[in-house]
Amino acid sequence: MICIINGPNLNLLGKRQPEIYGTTTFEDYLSSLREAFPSTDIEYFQSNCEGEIIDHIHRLGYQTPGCTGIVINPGAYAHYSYAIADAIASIQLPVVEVHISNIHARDEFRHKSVTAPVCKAMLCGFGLDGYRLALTWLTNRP
Ligand code: CA2
Repeated sequence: MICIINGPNLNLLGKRQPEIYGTTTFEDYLSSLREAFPSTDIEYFQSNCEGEIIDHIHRLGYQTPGCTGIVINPGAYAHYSYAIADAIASIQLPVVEVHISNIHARDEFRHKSVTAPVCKAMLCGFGLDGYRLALTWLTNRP
């Protein structure tokens, strides 16, 4: 099982700011991902709360033996949540960070991710396709 974690405001995907984030809802995109990875159980968790995201990372890292990796879009928490960074650093699972937009082409405060350094890899600017690319890597590791 691989879990996709989406952070704050990503529940609004496809509903607001389509010029930045597109017109597809994450639920619709998730259906296509599950079709593209039929032999991978893809769990989805979205929260607007930092502590809930941390609790879920702990659950996956310490209490979910079937979990083999995490794809996380921490949303704006990527830019300042040392608590989420500490949670990621505390677990053994491979974690890939994804940002839909190119954070380096946006506001200065979005250029830095404090969570990316504790992840195996970070993808940004590929739109929703970033999640598929991250899953491809996680499901093909030796
Ligand atoms: O590009 C990304 O994936 C971000 O993580 C999205 C975050 C933003 O704060 C990061 O800097 C980059 C914001 C998510 C907001 O998502 C919305 C989606 C639709 C409508 C409004 C917000």
